[in-house]
Amino acid sequence: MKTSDRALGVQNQTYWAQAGTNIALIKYWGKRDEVLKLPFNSSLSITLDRFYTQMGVTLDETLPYDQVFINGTQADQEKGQRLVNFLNLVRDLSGIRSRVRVESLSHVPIGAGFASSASAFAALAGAVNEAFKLGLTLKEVTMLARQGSGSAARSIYGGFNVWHKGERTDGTDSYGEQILEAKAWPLCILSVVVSTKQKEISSSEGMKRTVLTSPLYEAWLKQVPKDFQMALRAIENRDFEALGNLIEANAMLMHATMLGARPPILYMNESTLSIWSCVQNLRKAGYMVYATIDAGPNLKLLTRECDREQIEKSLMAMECVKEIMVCRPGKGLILL
Ligand code: 2P0
Repeated sequence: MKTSDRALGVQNQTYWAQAGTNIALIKYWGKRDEVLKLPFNSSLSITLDRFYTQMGVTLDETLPYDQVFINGTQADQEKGQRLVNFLNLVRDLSGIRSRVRVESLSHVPIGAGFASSASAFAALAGAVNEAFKLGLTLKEVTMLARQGSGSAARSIYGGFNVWHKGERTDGTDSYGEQILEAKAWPLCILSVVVSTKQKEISSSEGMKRTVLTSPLYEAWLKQVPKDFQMALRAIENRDFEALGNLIEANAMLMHATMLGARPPILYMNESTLSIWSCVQNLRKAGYMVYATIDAGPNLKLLTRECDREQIEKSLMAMECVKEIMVCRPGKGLILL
């Protein structure tokens, strides 16, 4: 191969990969490095079976510029730019300078409160590893995915995952790791949709403002490592009640931290609180169900198959509930 050929890589062959999105049980909120996407705290999540993104990557030097298509339509400037920045990083890593076509097929519902960026960048990291012949190990792929979107580090593996915050400034110890396979604990995750409106403050923006202005952020950083360790133990012991109580407390503490920001950030609405209270009542009635909320008003409920039907029935009776989607622990990165 001539040097110039090597600089262009394998042209016109499309490499496809897929990854499931994830839901955080112990949340990531706040970056210590905005460029490398290094978090202040470690987090823990479940990769979901039902919602995933497929990414196709083709090196094509004949293109006038990088092209990004999302579900067949050329991406808008902002989304496109985020992907192009990621491709620039990959070009620097590989030495391959070719222009690229990226096709994204999203199977993540828009506006239902799932971070589609987690599955998108996990799948993209897997696809570029093949297309650019990077030769990265899966652990290294988690670190590459992280640089696209932090929570993508938790979508490379299936089942239960942690994202270690790491200590180093170069990010080489901030990676995703599987702690339990999907089939090892078949829980149910109910996505309860109360609103599909796009949020006004992005997660990245919300995190930045919280870190810079919330006097409660220090308290978050003190508590979250304890929650993380206790959640790890609860998963190891398959202690559903302990894990459930932890996810509720951790989600509410994250939201309290945001409420303390100046100006305050409020992602919840009155429907969120009605459902939160319904969940507490269902527990009093003997059903094992716990709630968590991300950067939006929709909720994710953690429950077990034996209680699922009754919980769905009770929630569907509430006027504010638009839809309930049932997920289970699923697969991470798959090369197609
Ligand atoms: C999480 N979230 O742990 C937290 C909880 C939202 C609330 O990760 O800026 O899209 O790309 O690293 O990963 C959503 O933020 O943010 C998120 P970036 P990301 O799941």
